[in-house]
Amino acid sequence: MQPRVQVLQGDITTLDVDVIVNAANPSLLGGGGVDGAIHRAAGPALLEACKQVRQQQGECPPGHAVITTAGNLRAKAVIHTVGPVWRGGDEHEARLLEDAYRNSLQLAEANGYTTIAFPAISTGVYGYPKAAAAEIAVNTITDYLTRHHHLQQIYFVCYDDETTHLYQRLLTQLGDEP
Ligand code: AR6
Repeated sequence: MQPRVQVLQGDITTLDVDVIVNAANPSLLGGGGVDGAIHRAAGPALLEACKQVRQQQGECPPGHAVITTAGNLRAKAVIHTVGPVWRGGDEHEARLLEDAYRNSLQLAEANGYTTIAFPAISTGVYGYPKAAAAEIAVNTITDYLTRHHHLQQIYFVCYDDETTHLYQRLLTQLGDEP
């Protein structure tokens, strides 16, 4: 397991990283959960930036990602990605969640950023089972890092104990592999 991936517990908005990933909705105009927290911490400049992207590109479908400035956050940019709503698992949710992580990584790298923090996308309001989502997050990111070497540090920022333990266990298992 690369030391490039770390688990933290707490509020993603406080991190000093290049990019914070937001678990947004297709409107890009804010919401509850981590989206609400990011918009509150970033201030109105973030909403303005999101409105501009929306005017240019329309809604952001599940699995896609867009990048904006970060307002008052310490981060330099926010990547807004839309995870899938959990509908039982037969509606391409796993593929869409993978896409959300991978497209966010690609967008960060394409913009020259090297440190990025992810929340546990889709595991709140969108109802994705936490253990299954954590596996997809860890597998997608570690797979990406074996093929791309520009990103230097990736943080999984977990809000609750259960999610933190799930990620810690998965990363420890990977570290134990020969
Ligand atoms: N820092 C880190 N993680 C957080 C924070 C925070 N400040 N706040 C919540 N979480 P959710 P979703 C965790 O619901 O499931 C919004 O209304 C939370 O505990 O924010 O992708 C959007 O506008 C959970 O583990 O995102 C969409 O409509 C994780 O972040 C919808 O919710 C994701 O929970 C997206 O739903």
